[in-house]
Amino acid sequence: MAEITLDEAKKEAASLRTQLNEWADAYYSKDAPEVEDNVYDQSYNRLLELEKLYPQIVMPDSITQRVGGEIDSDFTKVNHPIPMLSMGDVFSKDELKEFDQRMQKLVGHPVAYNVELKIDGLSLSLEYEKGKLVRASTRGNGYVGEDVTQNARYIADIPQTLPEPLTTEVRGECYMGKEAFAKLNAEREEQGLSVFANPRNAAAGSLRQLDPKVTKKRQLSTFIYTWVNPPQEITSQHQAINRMHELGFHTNETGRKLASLAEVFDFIDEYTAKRNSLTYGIDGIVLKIDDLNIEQQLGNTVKVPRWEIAYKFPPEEQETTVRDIVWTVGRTGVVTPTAVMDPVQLAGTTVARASLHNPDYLNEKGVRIGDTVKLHKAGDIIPEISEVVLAKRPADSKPYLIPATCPSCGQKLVHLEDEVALRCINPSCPAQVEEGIIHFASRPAMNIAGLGPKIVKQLIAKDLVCNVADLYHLTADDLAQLDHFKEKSINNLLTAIDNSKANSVELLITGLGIDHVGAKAARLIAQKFKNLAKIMAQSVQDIASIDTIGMTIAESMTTYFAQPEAQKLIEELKESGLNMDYLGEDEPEEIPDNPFKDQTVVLTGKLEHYTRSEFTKKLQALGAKVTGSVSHKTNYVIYGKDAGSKFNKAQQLGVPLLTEEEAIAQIE
Ligand code: 3B8
Repeated sequence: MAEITLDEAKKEAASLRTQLNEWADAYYSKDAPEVEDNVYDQSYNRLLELEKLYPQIVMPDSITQRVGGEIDSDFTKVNHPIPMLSMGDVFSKDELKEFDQRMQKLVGHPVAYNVELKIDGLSLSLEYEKGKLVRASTRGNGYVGEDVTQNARYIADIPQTLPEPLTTEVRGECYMGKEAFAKLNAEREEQGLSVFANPRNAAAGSLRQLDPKVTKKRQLSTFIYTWVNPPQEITSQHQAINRMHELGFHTNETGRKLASLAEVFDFIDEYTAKRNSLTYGIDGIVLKIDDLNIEQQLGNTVKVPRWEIAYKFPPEEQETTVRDIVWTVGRTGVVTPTAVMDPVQLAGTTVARASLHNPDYLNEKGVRIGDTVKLHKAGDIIPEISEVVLAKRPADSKPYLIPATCPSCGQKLVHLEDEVALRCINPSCPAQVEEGIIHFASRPAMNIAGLGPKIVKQLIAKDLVCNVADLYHLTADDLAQLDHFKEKSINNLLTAIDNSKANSVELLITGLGIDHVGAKAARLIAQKFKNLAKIMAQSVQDIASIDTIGMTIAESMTTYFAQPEAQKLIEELKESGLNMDYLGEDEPEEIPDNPFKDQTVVLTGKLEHYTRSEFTKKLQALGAKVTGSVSHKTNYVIYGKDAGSKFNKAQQLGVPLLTEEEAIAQIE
């Protein structure tokens, strides 16, 4: 390092900045990173080093002087008067020791830390006024973030109302759990869309949605870790967390107050081992000086708080050899490449396969059969090839060629517009038919016990079925041809198939495997229109009028039912005696969001525009609970002329008061 001249440092720094800016843009603005975090971190730290060595080369617009991330213009901007900073990070216990020594020197004595898991998500600020959530925003560039309030109203663990009428701000991490992450990516792959690289990107991509309905469908969660303006009696970080938990925030319960670095190291070892068994992704641990007074005194540098540091786990990585690249055809015809490798132990499981997602991805990674590759787990869960070790590429290796034809039916594959996936569009492609029937019989769909993948394969191979309607024509003689099928198993399967005829129609709709139409959408649609004939007669707009059903689902439904083959299939199923009606209960129609939804409201005084009972009905229709007496639980008191004791009580308790006119204005 000392060897480098000013000129060389300048040049290298300039090139690092260009590269880092590009990577940061991909990461923060497009939610689609181009490199692994550790590659980014290495370059970033190298730039820091150079800038430290030659401070004269520091540029005010250098990435090292920014908090990270530019902000998307499509969102309303939110100022953060108290900046939302990011954290400094270190990659070894030695560096943590240096941090601790620095803190001890600054403070003048040993300090206790609140040690927390570092959740792999994105920071979120939540602002409350008189106990009501009024605003949620992202970090953005630290000073200006994006308004995501409407989306935050659909995150289940964010309290919309606090038990006390506090006006306050908390901050935390918004994340997507591992299961939701894996499910979302599997769905996206099935639909021919690009997959998210890690839970952080998935969470960011789901939170930063202009259409809150999309956010609602993605399962986001939060861990709240900072109280921006805590009440006086809160003097430490661990107290703040406990109190925020009492107020109904989702806080991470693993945090611990630790007084020595030895204990901190034990904590790190403990969670390095437990990491893979957690239901959410973590990428390190965070040390915060527990005493809020000391925090205040130490303050921040331009970029990061002085009183805390993130220790990042080393990436879990293994090398192995690619033996083959196989292509599988999904139910919707998406053809997906998978690398088959020599099995290796990785983050707690044996891994021998990794999805290569789609041709673009495969080409970008440049994987060839015979290559040595580095393997890691995206979000601690999905095996993924990080890179090819080119130095170990065999001399006789050849570039891998993307197949032009379907591995199942041999028909030419196509690339649809707006999709990264390769698709087989032959509706009678055996692989698709097979996946389609397996899906039809699966538990969330028609739930035909005993009709699993192995049986379906045989039924198709023996030409006993070629679509789902054929299932209902199967005879005992047919089933007798299957391996190990005797009288009892034959009867069981025939009974299960027969019983499925009585299923409520949403299961049939789910079973049809219409693009984008899962069990939940099918149920909502069936609930609204009651039977299949009616559903088939609806327009895109009619279907999209259901809350949480978007245009994608609605268009997919109408396109599907417009096909003559689909109509023929339904006709055949009807003739076989399948039920076509919705048999479930009517769920109360979901009430659209409005200021009175789920709120407890009291009316008092003489109203002028409506009678008391008319107004009560109006509020109830909006989802409000209208009660007779004012308490801490009351959210609003609406008052008319000559209001008396209830009005006074509301004032005493700090319950928001609205005049009749104000309330009407809010309703409208
Ligand atoms: C101050 C405190 C940033 C953070 C913070 O789990 C600040 O505390 C921050 F400027 O980003 N990812 C955590 C996590 C992140 C942060 C934090 N605490 N547990 C996390």
